[in-house]
Amino acid sequence: MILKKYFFIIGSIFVLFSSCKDDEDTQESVIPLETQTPIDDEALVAYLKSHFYNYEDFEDAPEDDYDVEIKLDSLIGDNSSKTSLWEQVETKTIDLEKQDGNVVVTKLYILKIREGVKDKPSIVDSTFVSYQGTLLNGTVFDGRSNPVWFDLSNVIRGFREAIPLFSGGSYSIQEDGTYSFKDYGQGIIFLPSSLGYYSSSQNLIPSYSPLVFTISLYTSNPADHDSDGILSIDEDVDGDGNPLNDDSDADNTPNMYDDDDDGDGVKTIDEYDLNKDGIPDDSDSDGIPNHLDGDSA
Ligand SMILES: [Ca+2]
Ligand SMILES: [Ca+2]
Ligand SMILES: [Ca+2]
Ligand SMILES: [Ca+2]
Repeated sequence: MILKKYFFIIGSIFVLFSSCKDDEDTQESVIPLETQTPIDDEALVAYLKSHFYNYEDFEDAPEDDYDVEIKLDSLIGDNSSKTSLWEQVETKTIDLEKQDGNVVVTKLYILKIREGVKDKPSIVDSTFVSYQGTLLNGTVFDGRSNPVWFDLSNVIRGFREAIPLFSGGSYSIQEDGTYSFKDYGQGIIFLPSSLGYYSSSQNLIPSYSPLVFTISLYTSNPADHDSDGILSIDEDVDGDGNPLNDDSDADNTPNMYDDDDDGDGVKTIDEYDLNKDGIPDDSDSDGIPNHLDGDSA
């Protein structure tokens, strides 16, 4: 059996980390989301229809062979009869809310090569991934062939939304301290610029660049960023699937990072479930659990 062996390594600085939003001063020069979104989608669809990946290498490889690298190429010449990416991808739509409250629907495309066998991470979990990022013209702008840990709550939106569609694999610890992984998720994700860096350019990434990532998801860990006993994904009070936009006490620290969600001076962990029955306590029975209820007794 062929297994890949890795030490667990904590990531340092990568291009993947999300950059700050443009401030008000530069807003004038930024292309509106509703203008750029169809332009990006057209470019992505054209790319998907004119490219393929080395699916035959994966079909030919033994099931337990994880040494095949994902490669992308154009559908020209000898390769013109291959199956295009367009025929293999699935689509995920994301509603992007603008500052004026209007919503622009944007699409990312995902191609699952191997699903993986373990749990899927949430969009705010810690994930152990390897990846390579390219522009639509094939320029490689970043990559790690050995997996590193990423906190998905900290990375570009498209990565955060796409990685949880894959499952991690199983692993065993070897005598020399390395980890052997198998049966992990592998695939390709295709992002519009609005789910990447949009108007801000990075090193090798020009403004408004759609991005392509080949990824492997080895494993993941559920995250509790504020150590209050509630998993970060479960601090999604409004239930829209995104715990980064829930801030009960409006202090600009989302509940998942805030150890006192309702700002009443009592830490969440000290009022969440004191009788340990698995149900959040609600002393004044107003339907708002104590840890989110600033005026609970
Ligand atoms: Ca928490
Ligand atoms: Ca939410
Ligand atoms: Ca808060
Ligand atoms: Ca509190």
